Amino acid sequence: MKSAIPKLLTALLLVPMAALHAADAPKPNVLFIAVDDLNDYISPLANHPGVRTPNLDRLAKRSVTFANAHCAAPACHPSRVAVMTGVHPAKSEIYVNLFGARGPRWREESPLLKDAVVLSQHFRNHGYRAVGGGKIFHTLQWTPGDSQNDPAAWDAYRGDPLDPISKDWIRAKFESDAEMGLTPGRPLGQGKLFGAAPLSVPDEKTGDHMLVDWAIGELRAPQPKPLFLAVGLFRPHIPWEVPQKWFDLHPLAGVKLPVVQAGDLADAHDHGRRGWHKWVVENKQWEKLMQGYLASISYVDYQVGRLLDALDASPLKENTIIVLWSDHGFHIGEKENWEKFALWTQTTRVPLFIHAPRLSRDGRQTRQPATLTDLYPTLCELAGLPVPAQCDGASLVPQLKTPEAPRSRTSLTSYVFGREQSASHAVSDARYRFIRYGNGFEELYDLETDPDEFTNRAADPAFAAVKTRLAQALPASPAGNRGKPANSPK
Ligand SMILES: [Ca+2]
Repeated sequence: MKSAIPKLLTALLLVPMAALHAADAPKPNVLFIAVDDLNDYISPLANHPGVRTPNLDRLAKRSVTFANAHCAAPACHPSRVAVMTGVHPAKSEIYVNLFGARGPRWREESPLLKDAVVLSQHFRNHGYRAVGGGKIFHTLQWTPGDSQNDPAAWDAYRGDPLDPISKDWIRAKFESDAEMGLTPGRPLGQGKLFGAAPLSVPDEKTGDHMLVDWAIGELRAPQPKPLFLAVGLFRPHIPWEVPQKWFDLHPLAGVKLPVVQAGDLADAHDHGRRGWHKWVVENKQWEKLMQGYLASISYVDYQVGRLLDALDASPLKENTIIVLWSDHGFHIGEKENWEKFALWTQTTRVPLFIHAPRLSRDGRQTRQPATLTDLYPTLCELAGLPVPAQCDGASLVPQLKTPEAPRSRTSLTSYVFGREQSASHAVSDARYRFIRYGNGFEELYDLETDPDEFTNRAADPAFAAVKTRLAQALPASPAGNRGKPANSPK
């Protein structure tokens, strides 16, 4: 009895102290991982037979997997600008890749983005140190100096912020297509950017490995401020060139190809890229290219694992938000398409994992629809930051707490196809997908019974109510396309 009173007093004192601690708790760090052109051939999303990505499995166990997440646009440049500004292409009107920039020319490409606050800058404005490396904004391995990064949005950037990856990657040695007995007409030409081959160097000499080495150094460094660390991995973007050991994990004889259905495209919009598939099939390159893509996925999965290891070995481990996203999906021959630039799920579905310390229901997966423009407001809410007025996504925090909590909004992916003036838009709810193209053509798919989107139900009266409901989620006044600004100094 004698000792009970001090214990009671201590307990009473601890309650307000605990509440005070919560208000004063240190801001969570953010590990923001972008992966280029990574589709759903990863074990947490399981859209490839026998696929195994052990490090993305590790991440899935410690985060919420958004299994129905979509890019805002199915191309690198517009998708990344949308993520980093929170402004959807349906508003900014930046729908397609625009090359030849040196700096954030997107501020001139869209008047709406002129003064947009980049995500990393927003965190800086609220006491964070924001550092980045690799491909966050659009750039390519083979276009040195062509970058849409905004150097002013970072405290520091690895290497040249306007040429962040080209110096890091060596090319494989090739025989020409003629020497190989392949017909002329390889997509993207004789440089074999659209090709697969092992590199004769160890991992340590490859671009993403060196980038992760840098990121590990950042995680180990003393942190005077909360850290926003952005790591932009470039593989599995073409060319599919990674060290031999990653190819060895996927022997050519065992490579599986995606399911295709004869006549599938008879009821579908013409994506305009069937020439790529024709060349691949005629030259019996499909398995070889699939092997290169899978090898590149295994390589990048390993790099994600190195990042997780470094985080876990650092003092930041317990208080770091982890986000991993890809800028769009990818076709390896599905619907006779290669790469992206379409609006089917294979193109727009992206890996998206979010871990929030002490908040996310880790290990769970949700089919609630998400768009990558939701990331900006999500990270703001998790870090206790205001959401800038420019953002038009919605926070995913409700789904981090309760993964199947219904979302009232659909996903939205927008694009302008080469031969059309008006924008095309695609929306998904937890089950259905509806696309209205710029030429007026419509597609509707029931992903529960038809996950490969073989049967277009848009004209089927049995689905009329679904179509009407999803059509209401399309942008009210679809904007057109914006091209390169005239006379830009960038
Ligand atoms: Ca079809």
